[in-house]
Amino acid sequence: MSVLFPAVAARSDRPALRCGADSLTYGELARAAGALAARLDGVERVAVWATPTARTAVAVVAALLAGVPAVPLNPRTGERELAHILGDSAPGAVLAGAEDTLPEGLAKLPRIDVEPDATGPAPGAGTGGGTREKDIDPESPALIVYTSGTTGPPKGVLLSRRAVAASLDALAEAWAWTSDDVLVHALPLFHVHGLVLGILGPLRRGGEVRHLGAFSVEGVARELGAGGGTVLFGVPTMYHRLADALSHDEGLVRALAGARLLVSGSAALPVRDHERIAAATGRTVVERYGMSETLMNTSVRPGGEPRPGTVGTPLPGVDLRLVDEDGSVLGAYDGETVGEVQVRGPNLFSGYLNRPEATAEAFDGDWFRTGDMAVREADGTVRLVGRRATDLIKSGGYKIGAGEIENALLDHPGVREAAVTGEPDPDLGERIVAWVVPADASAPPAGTELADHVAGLLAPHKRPRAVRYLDALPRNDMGKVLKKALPAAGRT
Ligand code: MCA
Ligand code: AMP
Repeated sequence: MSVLFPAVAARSDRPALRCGADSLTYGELARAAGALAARLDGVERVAVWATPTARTAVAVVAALLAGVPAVPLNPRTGERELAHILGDSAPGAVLAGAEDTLPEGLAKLPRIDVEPDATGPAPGAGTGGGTREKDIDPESPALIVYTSGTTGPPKGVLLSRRAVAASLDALAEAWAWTSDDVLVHALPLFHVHGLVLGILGPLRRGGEVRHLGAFSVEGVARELGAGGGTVLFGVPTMYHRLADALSHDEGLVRALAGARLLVSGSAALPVRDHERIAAATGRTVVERYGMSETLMNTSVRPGGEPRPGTVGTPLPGVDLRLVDEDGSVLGAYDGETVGEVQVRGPNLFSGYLNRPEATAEAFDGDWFRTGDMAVREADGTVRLVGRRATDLIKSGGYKIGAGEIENALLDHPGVREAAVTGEPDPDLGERIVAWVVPADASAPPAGTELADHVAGLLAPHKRPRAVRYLDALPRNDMGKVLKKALPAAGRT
């Protein structure tokens, strides 16, 4: 396979990335990542403390140059989730910035400091251990990204070099994404959206990425348009906040109007936000649809007819079909017939780490079952209409399993029973609601206490945003919780 990052191999003087005060040209990135890659000799798998900084980009590029699979870690991960990820992925070392304070859970691992201004051998000329990047098996894992399911702890998604390259190249074709583009974003760097699309994407194209460190309307307004940014990536919550600001922020209007491409993904962007942005700026937001397991499947094509509420047509190389509950393939292109989306193509993952049964269940032959329900329009445009599992919540673009939060809540001494649901939220898309039967009805644990408890065990984005107390959970004759009956039953 050819190298993943031709511009890194060429060590050009063009800007590669900027994050806060740190900026690196391709030559500087090649030297820093090359030096780090040389230190990964003998490491089988490496964890990356994925702060929203240039160091994360250097660390991941180094791992890819060395052919060592990288496991990006959310730096805010709580103790239980971190212990699970480390136990499951068994990294041989952790890459982190020298100034990062790592939690107890990581203390046992050898630590390798990431130095963005280090210098090392030219990538491609052998990386310390003598591995030439072009000799690395394209099927070998590049990244292991953890993603939530309905129950149980998150699963490690094995993403090969082949899948990463195929998906990024398909997007480049669909979006005319080139080395002239300057991508602006503020996405977290431990998921596919921010890391694969948002960092590896521009680096594969030889273009520039500017990461804002944290999302802010001001940051977007500053970097896009007159600031030189040409493309914006974001989750719907970010576009919602931009849409809110457009009515009183002329600078933001100019910045969005001047961008070449505005892309939203990870969850559905409500039509109202599409319309508000289009009305204020004259620009339409392009939606694309993907998953950790599949990378990108479909996209609306820029320049074509705007299709708010849809995720466009399959990307080059991706086959997509709709399947009925009984397993029969649906041929309808009528905008009405609903089926589960199944996909196949070079963009697909290689399986879940250590989970052969879960991997087998996820596939029907070589078709991956996404769990997303959709209809197709006459022209092949896909419109997502829901998910098969109601126990998967998308909040702020993060996928969160109800089961893992319920388990965490049940570990609190003040909780006797717990159920978790997602409720519509104008900002987050869905917000996590915890339905709790307190151990002592006269002294229920405070909502903030339960939120802190979940944030500490799992991650802050998994914390309940509302807690409702009940005397008992509604259950059927079999004792199964009736989640649909919960809204009528609760009190705050
Ligand atoms: C709040 N915080 C807490 C607590 N409460 N920390 C500890 N304990 C607590 N109880 C902290 C947070 O850490 C954070 O700190 C701050 O308070 C606010 O956090 P939060 O409430 O989560 O912020 P938010 O306003 O809800 O964030 C909105 C957001 C975020 C910025 C849009 O949801 C986001 O970044 N979403 C991106 C999700 C994403 O990338 N998904 C991709 C996966 P501080 O302020 O210091 O940070 S999907 C995917 O990859 C597929 C392939 C696809 O299709 O894209
Ligand atoms: P994750 O597992 O976190 O990678 O999330 C993948 C899921 O996000 C998909 O299965 C979809 O349900 C959802 N998703 C991604 N992009 C979109 C989009 N543009 N519109 C609606 N849902 C989306």
